[in-house]
Amino acid sequence: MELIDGKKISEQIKEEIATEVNQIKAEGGKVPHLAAILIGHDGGSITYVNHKVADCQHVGFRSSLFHYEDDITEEFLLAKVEEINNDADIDGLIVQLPLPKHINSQKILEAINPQKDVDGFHPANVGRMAVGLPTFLPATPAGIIELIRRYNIETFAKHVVVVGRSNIVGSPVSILLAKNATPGNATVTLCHRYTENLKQYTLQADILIVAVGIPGLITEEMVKEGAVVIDVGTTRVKSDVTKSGFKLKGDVDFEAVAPKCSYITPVPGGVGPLTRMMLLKNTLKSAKKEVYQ
Ligand code: L34
Repeated sequence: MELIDGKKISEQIKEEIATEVNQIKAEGGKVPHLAAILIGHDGGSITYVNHKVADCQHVGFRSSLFHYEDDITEEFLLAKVEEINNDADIDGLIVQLPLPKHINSQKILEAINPQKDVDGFHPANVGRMAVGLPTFLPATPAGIIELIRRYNIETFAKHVVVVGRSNIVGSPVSILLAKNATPGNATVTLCHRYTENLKQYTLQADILIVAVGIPGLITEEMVKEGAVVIDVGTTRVKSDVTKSGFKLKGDVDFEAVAPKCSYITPVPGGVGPLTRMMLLKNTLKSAKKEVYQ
């Protein structure tokens, strides 16, 4: 069993990006600038966005954080998105999800200029991904693929089973790994809450990707000997052993499943750090006008 070290890979990528930014600065090019909108006080969202801003600082990007209370109106948020769309210095904009219930998330995502949509959530960019056009790939699926690539894990003609069909992870990763690409060319099965007898599918997986947010959903008897297991779950559960008072739990029962695997991602330190690096990569691509001219 080999642990997939997302933390280590993300540090490597961070240094690669920092080197490139130094070069851009030396040549007098456009310094990448990421804007993030954060609403409310969800502990997870605050942590992730703070990490994203710190990552920007580390690699030499500019960043702008707009933090609002959760009683702001949809109109206010739409106006802010529009203002950022029109700010020529800003290359990328993310609106951290989830949003408060009184705000229509889809409407906000569609208000973001696709050319600045470094989350890749705008329907125009989702469509471009689906047909294989240059686009901003959503960060978590791109991170999963980057881990597969850097660990030389074979996907060609393998059976990938994805559990969870969300717009942010399950759906896009299933599309990407079925494509005629490397990594890719897998046979993909997409399971979700209405899948009957989940185990009969997960047991067939050469590569099992789980993104549902149910701690411990995947148990030992659901995984084939020698499988690659990628755990995207990051549920915050209370803990009295950590000083923050909580800890992150994946969707996989790590202790029991790990001994059966050829490779497995830990939580934390697996996919999460890669998600942040892929956001930086998209912002860099935007500043360099590599997706849209
Ligand atoms: N708009 N909303 C938008 N874009 C995104 O790409 C996200 N996502 C998901 C939630 N909402 C979003 C994230 O950023 C999940 N997510 C995310 C980002 C980073 C990490 C986890 C989830 C992460 O860094 N995880 C670390 C531990 C962080 C900690 O200390 O709590 C890990 O090692 O898993």
